[in-house]
Amino acid sequence: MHKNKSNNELESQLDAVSIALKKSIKNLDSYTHVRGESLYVDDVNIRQGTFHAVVFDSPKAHGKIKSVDYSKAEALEGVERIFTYKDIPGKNQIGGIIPDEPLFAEDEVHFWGMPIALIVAETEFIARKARDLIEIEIEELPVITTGKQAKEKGSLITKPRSFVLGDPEKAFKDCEYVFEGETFSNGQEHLYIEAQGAYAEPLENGTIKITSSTQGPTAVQRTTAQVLGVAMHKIEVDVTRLGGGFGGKEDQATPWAVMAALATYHLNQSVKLILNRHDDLRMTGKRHPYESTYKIGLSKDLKILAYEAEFLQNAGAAADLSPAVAERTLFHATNSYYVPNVNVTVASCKTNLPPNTAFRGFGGPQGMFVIESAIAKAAHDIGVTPRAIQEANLLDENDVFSYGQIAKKVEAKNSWESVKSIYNIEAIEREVEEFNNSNSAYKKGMALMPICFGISFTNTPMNHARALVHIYLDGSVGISTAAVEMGQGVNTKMMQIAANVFSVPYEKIKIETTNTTRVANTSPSAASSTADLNGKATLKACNALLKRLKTVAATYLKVTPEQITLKDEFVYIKAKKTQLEWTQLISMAMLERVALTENAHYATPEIHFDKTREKGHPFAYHVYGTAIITTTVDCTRGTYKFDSVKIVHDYGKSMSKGIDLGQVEGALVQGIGWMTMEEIAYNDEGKLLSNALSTYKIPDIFSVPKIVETVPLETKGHELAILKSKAVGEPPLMYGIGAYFAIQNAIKAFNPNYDLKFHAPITPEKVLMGLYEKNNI
Ligand code: LUZ
Ligand code: MOS
Repeated sequence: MHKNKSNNELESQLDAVSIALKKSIKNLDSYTHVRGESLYVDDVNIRQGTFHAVVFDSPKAHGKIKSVDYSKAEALEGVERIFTYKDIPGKNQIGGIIPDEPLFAEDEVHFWGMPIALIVAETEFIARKARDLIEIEIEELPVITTGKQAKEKGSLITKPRSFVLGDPEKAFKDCEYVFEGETFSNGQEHLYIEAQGAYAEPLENGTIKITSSTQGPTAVQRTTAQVLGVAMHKIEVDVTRLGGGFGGKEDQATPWAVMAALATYHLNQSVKLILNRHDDLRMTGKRHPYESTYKIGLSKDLKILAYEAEFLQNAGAAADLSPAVAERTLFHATNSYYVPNVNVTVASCKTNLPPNTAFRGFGGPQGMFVIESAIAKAAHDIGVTPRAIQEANLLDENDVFSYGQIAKKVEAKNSWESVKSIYNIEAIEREVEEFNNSNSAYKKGMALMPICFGISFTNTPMNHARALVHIYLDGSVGISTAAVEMGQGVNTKMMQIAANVFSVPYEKIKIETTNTTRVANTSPSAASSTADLNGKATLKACNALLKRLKTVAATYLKVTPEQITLKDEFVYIKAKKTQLEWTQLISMAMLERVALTENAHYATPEIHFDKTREKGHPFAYHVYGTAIITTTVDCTRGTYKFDSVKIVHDYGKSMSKGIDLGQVEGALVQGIGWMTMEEIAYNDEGKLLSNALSTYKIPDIFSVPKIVETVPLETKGHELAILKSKAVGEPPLMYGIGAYFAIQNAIKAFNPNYDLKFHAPITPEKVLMGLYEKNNI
């Protein structure tokens, strides 16, 4: 089990180095961002003669292609060529988990926005004009837009999966209370600021270099090689940074890169393909909508004895990452609660929406929303506060999750009790009550939201990374890893690690682009694990270099390597500073012919999962926290504002406090948006109606809670977290789920006849209807 024992050894060595990571650090990209100097795909200097491409996509959600007439488009001045599936030299296949997704439609279309052809022209403007001239005839077939419809028709991506613990059927019989219900949570548009795009250029001997806005450079490389029918070494993928990913570029950055490369392959010329916002919204998948049912059973003292749920995941027209997302729904179905008897099932339903995909939380939030709904329903019907039920069921040390992992270093109660005492929960509850007693036009609502999120790719083989570290002759350092910088600050963390191991200033460290020729066969930057995996690899590489350098110094100074330390660019013998400087040491190492480059590989130890039994230990560790959300609802208009969100969050020992806080705040607001205002709408024909920012409302500065306070929970962190600084990307999104219940509680305060509903997002329209349902005026 302990394959990577050496990692842990290095880790403890590092503890001895004892580094000054305590102070807050700025994202190193902040300087170039504010000056507009950061480079994205669209900023890459393009070669003379570069062509520009636009995708021609299906104007129907399901049907047989009877004919496509490209003749007028091809005749347009400036159009170079139009590529279809017929031009694919390798396989017309881009499916990652299941090979069920063509790059270009052949005889049938399966979603509105499905790529059919690529128009390549001298300018993007010409390509767009040409697109309007294409005539297509489609014989329409029945369209499925919901999970329920798909299930009825037996349209599934894979066999449903279930996690079972204990004996729920028997346990329900012993319950004092049993409640059943239905929930819905809608999809969510990623709305990365930088839309999908890629730039492909021909190098020598059939090599193609792709600059891609992807979280997964290896996926782009591998899929391009497969579609072009060439070896992977012919495809080089380079990523400078992304203007946001949020999961939307884990899998779905790939097709655009492949298309650009396909055109380059044929034309032997550079090709740039960047989706505009409309095309991006229409053609790409989103967070999965879920239709779910639950059954919850409680004892007299509010212990959840049994929980069942069925999740219908709206996967869209192809698998994409849906089976993996579905799996994570099961992993997080009981959130941060211990439930001894569980039976949860998920079905990935094949519909005629664009293939839905990874989105921050990756199915976890959808699962958590259901159990929080079940708790809210139970509390309402029993006549207690949801808090009473939540509190009675928080995970404890050594409790077992439904998937067999034993909970260790559990911070569920710690974060819960901390937030309650730091922010005086009774006082908040009293304030809400007093406000509601003395106001009729406005009502306040409050909710607590605990989170528990498993860290690791649930697919165990994906949990590894590599780092390539060069120390240059002048003592400056260059680092390449598989980590993709997408605004989350991972480059800053990599820089901190190296700077601290070598004890040199940050300016001496450069984080290189993410490139498949320098670091190959990598997992995507995803699952909140990028800093852990790539950071551990970087740490390993830097420590190996440090060890060599210490030997060089020790030989020169005639002491043992164990007596040597490096501090602030000087060599120390024990606590005594010598005259030997970092740069001199590097020159010395070079003269001694010591390698100043190291390539390290890290694979998370201890994790495993057996899919045949649905049991194992899939997560390196869990991240915990609790938020208190209060809202004020305008009972005339149905609008709402969030008064405050107060969070106690388990950072472990944060290595980059400013960056981690940014992740918590950003995730929180994204979660609130998903739960309260972001409303994706497709019509029955499968056409996206919320296809612009005028019809799709995301949180803006006015909808951000007036007060967001985050207190770091002082925990020991975890050995498998980078420098015990826990993963932070996704977990805090789920605090946003509390916003739904806070609003619903405010509606209840205004309208005692209101029936609880679990249909997210709870938009102002729904709030208004709820305030006045059953004629409460
Ligand atoms: N991506 C993935 C993820 O491929 N596997 C995961 O488990 C995961 N979890 C969260 C976000 N992205
Ligand atoms: Mo992901 S949802 O790309 O971590």
